[in-house]
Amino acid sequence: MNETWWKKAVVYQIYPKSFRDTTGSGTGDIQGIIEKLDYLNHLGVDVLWLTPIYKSPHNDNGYDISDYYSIDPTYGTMEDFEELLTETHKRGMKLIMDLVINHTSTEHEWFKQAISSKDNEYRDYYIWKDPVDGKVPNNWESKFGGPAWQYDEKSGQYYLHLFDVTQADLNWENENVRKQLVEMIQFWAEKGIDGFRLDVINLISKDQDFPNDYSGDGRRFYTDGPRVHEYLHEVNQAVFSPYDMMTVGEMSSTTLENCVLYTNPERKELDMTFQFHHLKVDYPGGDKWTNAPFDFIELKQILSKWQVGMHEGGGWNALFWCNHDQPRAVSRFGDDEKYHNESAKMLATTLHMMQGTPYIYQGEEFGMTNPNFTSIEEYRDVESLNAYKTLKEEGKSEKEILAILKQKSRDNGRTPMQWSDEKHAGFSQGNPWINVAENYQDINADKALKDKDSIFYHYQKLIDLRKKYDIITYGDYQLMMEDHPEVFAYTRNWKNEKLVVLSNFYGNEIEIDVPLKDDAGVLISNYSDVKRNILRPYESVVFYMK
Ligand code: TEU
Repeated sequence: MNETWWKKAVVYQIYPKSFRDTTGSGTGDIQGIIEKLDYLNHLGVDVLWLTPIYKSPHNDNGYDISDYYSIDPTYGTMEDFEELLTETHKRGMKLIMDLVINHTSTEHEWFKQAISSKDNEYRDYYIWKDPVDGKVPNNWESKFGGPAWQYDEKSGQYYLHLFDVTQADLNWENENVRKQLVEMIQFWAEKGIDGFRLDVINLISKDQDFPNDYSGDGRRFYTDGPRVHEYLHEVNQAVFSPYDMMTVGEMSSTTLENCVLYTNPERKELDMTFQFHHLKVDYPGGDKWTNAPFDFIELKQILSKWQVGMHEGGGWNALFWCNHDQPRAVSRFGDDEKYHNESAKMLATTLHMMQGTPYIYQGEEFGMTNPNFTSIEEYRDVESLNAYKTLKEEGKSEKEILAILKQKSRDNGRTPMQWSDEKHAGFSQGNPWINVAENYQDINADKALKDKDSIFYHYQKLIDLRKKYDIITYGDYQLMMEDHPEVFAYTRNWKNEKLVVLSNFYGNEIEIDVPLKDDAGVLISNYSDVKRNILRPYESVVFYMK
């Protein structure tokens, strides 16, 4: 097999909880994924990524794993999983799983042992510290709000949790931890899966001095930490390389320099990385919990910096607008009303013509939007519920807080898949675990499949173009019109070929002056005709020339 097949692949992310429920429980399941495999195959994606389906108390929707070796009963059984794998492979697609190995649930057997006594053999699987001056060991903060340390009365020590208090960080310094994790990864590799998405994998190595952070929340002491490259190389050599797995690392607050190191093939760490800098352009001053428009110039600068930097450093980008932690792109960077169709296609084209491996998040392929929840009762996400409390304590009004959550909550991306205009959007016969967005009668997969001009077929075409034009995979990238406040324009060059990608991110008509050869052909566009010197609202067009 060509070891870099994933460079020409498109990945589809499935959030099983909200994908398709076949039992009426209100929660999606593995049989529901199997039922929809033909739909995914029709879209043309090459790889399916499943967010965690392992046994879990679901305080963080499965990112709190209590048993790495079993399937959570709400999703089905190991037999269901094996059937899914076989059926996926039968259709020529691959399957990758989520690997959450920065932390485990506090209900994991290792943690239960560890907390049972200070001299238990599993104690050192986690990170325990004595109090300092009767208080927390340092001032590091949890990503979900509040201190990153939880006190254990019984032993008089604190344990570290960079996320929820029920997600205890594993101690990677302990060789036995690494050995056990490698064994577990081998178990799944032996089952025949094709790779992994590695959750917050750049946080696994902490500065062993655990210093106070006088200018921040502590992240600089564990982000891309001292031994992270060594650890990843170790796991790569033990499992990823021998089993020829595709790997994508989720990198929290990382740097370009580190991502080049993670993904340059010579180093044998990972294949590609997700980074989030381009999704913080609506966090003014770094603060997520605000209502703010996005900074368009910054968006262009960040994406371009990563395009050029990863290309020059021999690394590889994972490209994405959406995932289960992010609001819906069409609501965030497009127009989810008047120009819904045009802007969803424009965003897709802008991203899919870049260098890297594109990821489509369930529902994105027909333009699912934020649900516009109007009451706190509708939210489920632990991070959103914590933020609600904190913002209340800070004195914000209910109205202001709900407006912020409506824009920023992770639940915006977690509402049930809108399959049809039937009850509960055809997601479930029962009551969904989280409300369906009200616009499901208008925006759903059934409707998209019946309309040749739909967003779905635009994605299908983008996937197809990637297969046909090598320049999309290998060409270099140059930003044009850097300071233009409304147009995102870039070129790709490879051998004697050239692509010019032009996207209008706003609702005005814009005159442009881009040098194009007379015989430049249109590869894809979101309007029925193309005018060479004008971009209409949210228009996006790709020219190809030799
Ligand atoms: O997310 C890691 C992460 O840092 C974020 O994207 C996070 O949601 C954001 O910082 C909150 O503002 C991963 C998973 O994708 C997420 O669902 C989990 O909650 C998290 O790790 C912990 O496992």
